[in-house]
This record gives sequence, C-alpha cells and structure tokens, in this order.
Amino acid sequence: MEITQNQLEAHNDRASKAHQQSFNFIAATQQRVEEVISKLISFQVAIPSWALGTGGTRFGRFSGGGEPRSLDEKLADIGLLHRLNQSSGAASLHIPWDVPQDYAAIRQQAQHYNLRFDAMNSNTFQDQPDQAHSYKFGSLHHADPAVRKQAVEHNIEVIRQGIELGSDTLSIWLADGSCFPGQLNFRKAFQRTLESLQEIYAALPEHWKVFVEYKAFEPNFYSTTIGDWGQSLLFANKLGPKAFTLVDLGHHLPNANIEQIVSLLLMEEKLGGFHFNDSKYGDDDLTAGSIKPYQLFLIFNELVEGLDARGLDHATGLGWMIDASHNVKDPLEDLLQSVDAIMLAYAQALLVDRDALTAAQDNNDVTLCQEILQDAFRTDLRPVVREARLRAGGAANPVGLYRELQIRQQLISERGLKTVATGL
Ligand SMILES: [Mn+2]
Repeated sequence: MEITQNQLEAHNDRASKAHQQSFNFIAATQQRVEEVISKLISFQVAIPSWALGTGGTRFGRFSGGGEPRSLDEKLADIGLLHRLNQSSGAASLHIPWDVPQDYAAIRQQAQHYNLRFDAMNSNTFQDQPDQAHSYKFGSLHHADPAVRKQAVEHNIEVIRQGIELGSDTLSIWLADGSCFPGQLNFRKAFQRTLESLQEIYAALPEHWKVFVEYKAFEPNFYSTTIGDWGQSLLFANKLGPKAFTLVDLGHHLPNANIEQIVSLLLMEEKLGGFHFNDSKYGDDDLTAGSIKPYQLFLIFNELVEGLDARGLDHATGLGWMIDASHNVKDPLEDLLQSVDAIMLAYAQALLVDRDALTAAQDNNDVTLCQEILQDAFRTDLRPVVREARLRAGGAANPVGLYRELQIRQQLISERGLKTVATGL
C-alpha cells in the first residue's frame, strides 16, 4: 500500500492551526530556528531491515501480523516510514537475510521510495543451512583457519552485494567471545581477528569503509573479543584509514559515559557510525529516547560539537542507523517514534549556545554550564521538528496518520496475519 498525496494533505490541513500556533511561538522566541530546520531536513536515519518485523527474546516471539515477507516488502515498509516522516531515507540490509534476487529491480524500487542503501551487515553469529563450518565457537577469531576463511569469504560476499546496491559501507558485529574463564587465549583471539579483518579490509573498494562494532557481553557472557570501544579502536587503527568504530548505544556496560566515548572517537577521526536504541539494563534494543532522553541529547551535543570542530557535514559525516527490536509494539510505529526522538535530540543539541558554553567552561562556571545544556534540553522543540517534517513533505503526526489510515490492518490484509519477517 502507499499513502496518497490527498491523504497526507487532508491530515496536515487538520493539524495546521494548532501547529502554526505552537511553531509561531517557538520561532518568535528562538533566533536560530531556520538554521535548525534546514539541518533537520537534511538529516536521515537508516532503518534496519531486521527491525521491520516483531523481534523476540529467547523465551518467545509474538508476531504482530502483516510483517514483510521479502526484501521487496521490507523496502515498501521503509518507504512508508519515509513518506510519513521524510527522515528515514535509507535502508540498512543484513546478509543473508536480505539477499536480492534482482539487483536492478531492488535498486529501482529503492529509487521509487527515494531510499539509498546505507551500511551492509554481515552475519557470522548464526549458522546457515548450507555452510560447511559452524560458528558455535566464533567466526573471525576461531582457532580453526577453515572457519575463519568461511567467515572472511562471507564478509567479502556482503561487500559484493553492497556494491551492486550502491552501498559504501560494511558493518561488522561479531558474537565472538567466550562464556567461561580459560576458554580462550585473549591475545591469540585478538590476533586471529585482526588477521581476518585485514583480509576483509583488503577487499574493500576504494571509496568503501568498514565499521567495527563492539559489544560488552551477550551472547557470550565471560568475554567478547571486540568488547569495548578501546578494542574496536585498536582494530580500526591497525586496519587503516577506511576502518572506523561503530557505537551501538546498547552495547556498553551499565552507566558507561557514552557521550565521552563519542567525543574522543570523533576527535581521533575514528567514529564511523551509530546504532540508535535505548536501554534500561543491557542491549535492550528499546525505542530511542524512551528511557534516557537526556543521555541521547548529551550524545548529540557531543556529536554536533565534534562534527563542527572538524568541519564535517552533520548529515553525511557519520552513518546514522537505528538498531532495535520490537517485542510488544507495532515495529513501524516504534521506528517512527525512534526517528522522532533522534530528530528531537539533534534539534535540541543544535540549539545549545556553543559560545556561551565554551565561555562558561573556560571560567569553570559549573552552574552555568548545566543551565545552558538544560535550557536547550527543556525547550520544547517538537513544533520545530514538525515544521521541518512538513516542509520536507511529511506528515504533521506520523504515528497519528499511520493509525488514521489503519496501515497495519491494510498490511495484514495484503500479507496475512501469520507472516514472519527474517531477522532477530
Ligand atoms: Mn548494533
């Protein structure tokens, strides 16, 4: 199904009066609203193909119905999101879950929805039915060279798929690690991983990048071979200028200062991309901004400051992606909420008075530093995010229009109630 221009305009007309009142107020009280709007319009967040169906836990999975059954239907779902918010103009695919049957047709479909292909994700955390060797004890770090070779070749195959689609980034997350003390020689595991990554790196086309993602724990619960940003940075530095660290917000030990990690990686020119989500405990993969919105704002505050310090374009300087899983919500509604939270945190960070903050920092005026940050965070910028969305051609209230048009019910009638999307 597709949303028509008439449906969009009728919805926006109904919201127009209330929106204008709230927007006029903020535009009259904040000087830099136009600059914020133009940056918001450029900013796009990639939607992961694996988050379009209902996720699950190791205890169960409860399908919501109407889930996409193919790559075509996944792109159609991302097209719907982008139509509603005009901020989801990219897709992040996962191989082998999303192997295209017909590249030209998939490229054409993406063009129809005005989507581009962001980072391609490899998968060596599961065994596929046709593979010769098991990843039960790891992939790129495995003691057996035949397993490592299979995992390296898979990653090179993902690069090849990405070239066909016009992507320029390979994103690697490894489940490799150990569950018990003594299981693994840490040094050898690191060195084997480095050698495997070097082989993959050598296969990158000229303009490509590789993102090395880290994760503190899970599925291994004693050690992870790329467990934190230091280990990822070691690999990225040893690999070369096309290798970067990827920060997934849910992949840290509790209470880690993620904004400081982001700031320093950006300074070192080694921050490559982001996986947005939120968490209370671990890798909860909850809706961005649903648990710790102030942390999300503080992260964006460092991103804006660091990107500006290096003269990088906010929209293209890093890879912006969501990595989430939806167990109890409609995945499409959840993704709309995540993108909205990301745009809001970004808008608030753009509003921070940088000059005043720098002066307060230099004067050790701790109270004023906090006042400046919290003033931006507590300013209701929802009308500004909405205005940017409307000017870009989106809906005043994406979740509202999604419900008014009963999109989930339509997807169920098109695809069936018992469909299961490939993914986690
Ligand atoms: Mn991730």
